[in-house]
Amino acid sequence: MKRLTSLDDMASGIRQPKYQPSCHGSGIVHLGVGAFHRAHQAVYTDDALAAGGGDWRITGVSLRSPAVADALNPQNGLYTLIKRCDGGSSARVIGSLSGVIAATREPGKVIDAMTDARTRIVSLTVTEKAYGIDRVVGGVDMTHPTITADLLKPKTPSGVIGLLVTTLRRRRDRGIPAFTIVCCDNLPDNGALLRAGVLDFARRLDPKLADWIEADVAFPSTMVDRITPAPTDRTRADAACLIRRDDHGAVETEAFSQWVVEERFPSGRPSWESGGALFVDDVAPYERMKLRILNGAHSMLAYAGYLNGHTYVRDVMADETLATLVRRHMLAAADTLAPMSGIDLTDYIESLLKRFQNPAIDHETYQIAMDGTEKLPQRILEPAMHALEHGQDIRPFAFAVAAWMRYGLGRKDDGKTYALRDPLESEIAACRRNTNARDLATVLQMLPGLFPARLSESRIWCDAVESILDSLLKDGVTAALRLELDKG
Ligand code: CS2
Repeated sequence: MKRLTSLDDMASGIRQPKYQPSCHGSGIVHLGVGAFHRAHQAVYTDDALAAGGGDWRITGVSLRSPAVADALNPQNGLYTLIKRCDGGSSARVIGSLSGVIAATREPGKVIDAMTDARTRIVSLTVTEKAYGIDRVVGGVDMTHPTITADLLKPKTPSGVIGLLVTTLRRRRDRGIPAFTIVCCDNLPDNGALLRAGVLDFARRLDPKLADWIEADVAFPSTMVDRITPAPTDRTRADAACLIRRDDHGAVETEAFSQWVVEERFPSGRPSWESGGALFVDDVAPYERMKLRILNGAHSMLAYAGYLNGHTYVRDVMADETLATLVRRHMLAAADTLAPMSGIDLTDYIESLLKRFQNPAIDHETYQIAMDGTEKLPQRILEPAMHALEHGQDIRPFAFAVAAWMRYGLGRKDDGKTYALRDPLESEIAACRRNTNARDLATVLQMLPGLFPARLSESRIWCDAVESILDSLLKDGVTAALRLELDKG
């Protein structure tokens, strides 16, 4: 089959860019051009180019593996977005990516693209762990290997903060105005958090540069949402079937999509609102809602569901016991939020439950379970603290934490083992010599920078976590879930 390389003679009925991609220059460099970016921001940009035009195509940067560059460059950046709904799959070809630079192969090209005066926005989806930010202190994490390496050799950075600071320095030195930095990772106050990391890194190298960044660089916060499983061979086979072209860069996603963005773009932006993005003055309430309800329930169901033998989120939702615990978790998380005008949290939860049930999406619990130590604080521990301080129900959060602790043992009840895939994997493994629930829970809560003292020093909290963990260990996961339901 012919490879997707142009929009000429595409299969009829396939939605394609309503603009000529090659007529639009690139104005955005995006770090971390994985499946999520291609199913989310690149789609909003595709809509914006169609509606508002402008030189706003995206130069993607793949930071670790050159695979995305090798898939997309021979296709001139074109790829298929498959939307999976209950009623079937539909395809759309996206034209907003102009190409992808593989940072490991061509690091100089990444720096040149970010320094280019035509680049007015640098956006990021690099996962929580890639930043190297100490979230407690609010500056760089001096134990993060790329932070320390990039501080020593700032001219050849490999981490994201090093790249941002080095290219901003070059722009300042050449009299090129700064770009706007848009963090699109699932982190609370993601713009402010990244700003603190960038400023701290810059100050360690050149205090005047830090002052310039402080004054000139905007870091709007954003809340991003679209369930996007990792693409598989089936994704590519379905894309070929739908568009009658071989597409190595196809991605699949759900119908729902949400992007809430803080309106702070001094050097301009695409008209992302054409694709449905919502521009607001304060993103924080939206971020908290999404992180605590959607992502919190996701993490809980990933640990409990994976341990209970469920491969996909939809299988978890078909398990009545777990589905009830998921709803319980969402309701408890909603109770920790201040009311938001225009948002009915009951409706939000109902629509989320439907999204999780989507039978057409193969979203792996194992994918969500990854990097737990990076996800737990904002998803589970913050609402847990709120609940504890306000005399609300802490049990659902204690349950999620106990499920994560049980998952940390790296083996299921049937003896099958699995890799944790967590930056603190070896530290967690070292805790496994503690075999009773109390000791295990205590040492895991002492992992560096993870549990706030207000939780780990609270007897009420620790008793709840320990008793659930004890049941998971002694009764086995399936029985413990049923017992939890009786309690909750
Ligand atoms: C998930 C998210 O993998 C995970 O941790 O919770 O990727 C989730 O699917 C997205 O945030 C949905 O917008």
